[in-house]
Amino acid sequence: MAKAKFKVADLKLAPMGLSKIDWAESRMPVMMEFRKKYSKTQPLKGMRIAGCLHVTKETAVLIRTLAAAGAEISWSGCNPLSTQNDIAAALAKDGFSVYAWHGQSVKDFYWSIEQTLAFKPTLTLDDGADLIFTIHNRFPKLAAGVLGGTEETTTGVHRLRAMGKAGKLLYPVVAVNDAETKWDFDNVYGTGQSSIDGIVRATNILLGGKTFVVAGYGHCGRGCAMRAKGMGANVVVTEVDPIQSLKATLEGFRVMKMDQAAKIGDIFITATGMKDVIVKRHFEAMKDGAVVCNTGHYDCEVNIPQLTALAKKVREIRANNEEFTMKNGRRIYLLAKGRLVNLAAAEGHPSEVMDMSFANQLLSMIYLAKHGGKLAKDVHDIPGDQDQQVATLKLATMGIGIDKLTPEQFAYRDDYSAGT
Ligand code: ARJ
Repeated sequence: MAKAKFKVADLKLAPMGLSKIDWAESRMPVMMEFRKKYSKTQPLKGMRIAGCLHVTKETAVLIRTLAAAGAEISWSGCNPLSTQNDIAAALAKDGFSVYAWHGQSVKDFYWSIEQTLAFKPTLTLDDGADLIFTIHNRFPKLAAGVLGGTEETTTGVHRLRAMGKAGKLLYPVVAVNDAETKWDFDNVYGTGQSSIDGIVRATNILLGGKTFVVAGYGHCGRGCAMRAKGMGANVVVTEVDPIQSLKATLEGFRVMKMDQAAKIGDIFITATGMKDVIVKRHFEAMKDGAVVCNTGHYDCEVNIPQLTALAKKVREIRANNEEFTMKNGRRIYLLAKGRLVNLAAAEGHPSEVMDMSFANQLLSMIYLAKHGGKLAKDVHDIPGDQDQQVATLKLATMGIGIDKLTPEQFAYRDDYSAGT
């Protein structure tokens, strides 16, 4: 492989990063199975994959596996605060083109994405659609050479579906987020655990007995509510959707408007995918010492300009934790500058759950390499029985056996002549 170009914070961090990747590989058995299989068959040979996804130890396992399957890789992070510098250094040491470092400016962030386009990708792999938007908005000519792309997260898929509907997509996209073995696991159990992890690392406060307000009861919010409850918190949910609100209520959570929750909450987390969920009037109603954070992909759910305007003093009181002192002396603590707290203040979801998410990324890349040129320029669900394949392999690696329907049961299931 030609010497890869890269830009990382500090190559000397590589040894620590390499051992963390070893740790992740030991807990991602599905990915390691696929790496064994596809390093022989090389289904991605000749492919050039531009990736824009959080640079974590789990992403490094995905990158190594895509390369083992034959692909050439060029990578940037998908959030200015989520790159783990030791992992980026390890990837560079491994010879990969990686342009990512923690604390990037917005300018650096888009510069990094542009570097990954230099080798004219044939596939794109996104988390939050910044890469695909950059191609569509600034380098549309590159799209002609792209067979297809994938999208990791809910908000990215929402936007791409809107683009597809408007006929604006220049190549097909597979919605990896919407795979059951991603959405029902990563978004729920991954976000639930990693968001609590981020809050505890940034505050080390006791969650037991605290009023924990979760804005949004979708898959991510549901995971946060479930895990906060597990830590002994009194969970309050705010929502705009009547059905999600009912689900939260019947799960035993109090549901109310943010205007009410703002007065009683000790900890607030947004997981809505929407902007302006916590705004000026909520900050004005909050108790002294309230902790505010976000676990949605973009940093617009908490209105930070309005919080800043209300403060007479702002200081970083501990890593990923800023104290905003209001004019009347009340203090509000914002974590990870309002960016997704699980990746900016912690390490993101555990390896075991990313094992399935990234198996879907890998299989979708292989599918697009083979079929992308024939697919409509729209957003597509993962193909065929991919979910079953991932789930079955995951269970096998966990040593869990399950029952099988007999031929008679199969026949019974579809038999419409049999009555009660
Ligand atoms: C890489 C991660 C990790 C991790 O799949 C999750 C999702 O939907 C993204 C929203 O931006 C973040 C992504 N994610 C969570 N944990 N990506 N490594 N450890």
